[in-house]
Amino acid sequence: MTAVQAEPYEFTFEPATTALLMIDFQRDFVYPGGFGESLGNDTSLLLRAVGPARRVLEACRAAGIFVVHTREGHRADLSDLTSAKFCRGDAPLRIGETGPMGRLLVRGEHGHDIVDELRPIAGEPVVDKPGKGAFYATDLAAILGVKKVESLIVCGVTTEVCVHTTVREANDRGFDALVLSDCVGSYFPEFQRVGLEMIKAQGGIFGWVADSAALLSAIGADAGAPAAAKA
Ligand code: C5J
Repeated sequence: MTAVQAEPYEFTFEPATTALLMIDFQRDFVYPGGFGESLGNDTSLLLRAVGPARRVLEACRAAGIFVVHTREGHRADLSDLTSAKFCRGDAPLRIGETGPMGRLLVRGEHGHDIVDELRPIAGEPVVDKPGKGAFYATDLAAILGVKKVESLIVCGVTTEVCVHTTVREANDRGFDALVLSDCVGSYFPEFQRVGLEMIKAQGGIFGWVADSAALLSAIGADAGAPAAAKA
């Protein structure tokens, strides 16, 4: 068992039955010109999570921990986009419309893909999801089941939306989830703070929270290794 100093108490996991879940590190959220910015957000707040998440990704790969990536987005014909989701927000560009990185949140477009720094490698499934939660309308549960995964280490964006929804769903499905505070990001500093508080409140109501240094130390990785994000 590997033990991580976490809140509200130590998080223990068996690397062989653990997956690193990298949620929606897509250009559309992290870089200017995508879906996130079209909603009026400052994407630099999300970019901050990329460097720490890259160190964790590399360390988990080196430790033999299974890695799964997710991407939020829709079919090119938008047949899986509900009108409820399409109509949300007061954006100049909506999902499916064309911006500087292609059609927003549409599969196959440049903006929809994962940032270069965190690009998946062979053996790391990429789960395309039309919703906020990574279990909804995807084969994530089947993938984790085949690998006999019991614990999740979670990085991704955004903290209070897709990370929260996924971790809540994971908790209901019986997974123990550790969220890495500096490897998740929100466009709203207050939501970042409160979102993390909510996970670990009430004795860890649906998960644990630690920073990446705690995880890296637990798996014997060097927290100081360079892993800069693009400015
Ligand atoms: C949002 C996400 N915020 N990945 N998506 O719309 O959190």
